[in-house]
Amino acid sequence: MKIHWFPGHMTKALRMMQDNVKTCDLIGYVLDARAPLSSLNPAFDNLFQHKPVLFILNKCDMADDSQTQQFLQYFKDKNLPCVALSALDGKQIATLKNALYQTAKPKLERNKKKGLNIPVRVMIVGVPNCGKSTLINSLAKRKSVATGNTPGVTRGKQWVQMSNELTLLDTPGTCWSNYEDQTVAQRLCFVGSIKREVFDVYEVALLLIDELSIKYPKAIETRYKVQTDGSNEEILAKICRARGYVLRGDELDLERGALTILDEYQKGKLGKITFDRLQ
Ligand SMILES: Nc1nc2c(ncn2[C@@H]2O[C@H](COP(=O)(O)OP(=O)(O)OP(=O)(O)O)[C@@H](O)[C@H]2O)c(=O)[nH]1
Ligand SMILES: [Mg+2]
Repeated sequence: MKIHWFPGHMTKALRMMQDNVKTCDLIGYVLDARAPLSSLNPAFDNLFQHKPVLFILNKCDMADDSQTQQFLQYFKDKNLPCVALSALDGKQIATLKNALYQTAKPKLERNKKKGLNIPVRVMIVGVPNCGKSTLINSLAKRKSVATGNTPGVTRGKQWVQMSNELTLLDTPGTCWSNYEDQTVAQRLCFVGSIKREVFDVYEVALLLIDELSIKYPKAIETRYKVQTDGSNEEILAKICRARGYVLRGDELDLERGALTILDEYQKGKLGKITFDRLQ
């Protein structure tokens, strides 16, 4: 199974971002804290034209805290500003606000010296469904842009005034044209950044079970009350049996089991889990 999702609207979105980056002063680069390295988009490599970048590890409420700390240190060691938070947590939004003001400060001061009373423009970017629009609404303290638990909600650009000093640009989530490392694509499927219609849910669920039973076996055991010995197929079958997903003739409803584990992982029901590792 080769995972690929790069529809026309993403090519268009990248072109729009390229056109708008000139007029932006800084970039808010949102990563899914459960897969921060996998959500680094190679299509962005030459896009930001040396603008300051603030990395935002979002969805920390569903990520492994010890891994999040390691990723924060990783960015710090590289001298790259980075904050970790959950867009749904009002208190943590204050941390992001501070970090944005800190990153914007040099530009704000330059504007002030020139007598310019204009806000610093921040382009918010990231893979689909990582929480860009939710972060913007939380920062602006109002529901200015559409959000939703499916990748590809935002389709065009939208400016949102956050304060007199900062304006945010919401952009559509973008993937890239070729996943050289399919592990990256798989993890983007796990966290919900690739839409389900383009991959085989059963195959991806088996890969998810594989990674979970290596890194977080207790997560499966606790949630589904099954042992994680045996093959991935056998574990999925046990989950189906435990949940009573049985069709006529005693056949297991493996498709339903596959959808369930993917869905429940994406909703954080299996616990705080991060797939990417620094070594
Ligand atoms: N648990 C949790 N859910 C979050 C967080 N941030 C966003 N979400 C949820 O994630 C889903 C996607 O959020 P959006 O803000 O629409 O994501 P997006 O990056 O704008 O997505 P696209 O526009 O499709 O690229 C929504 O259901 C949000 O409620 C978070 O920090 N924690
Ligand atoms: Mg959006």
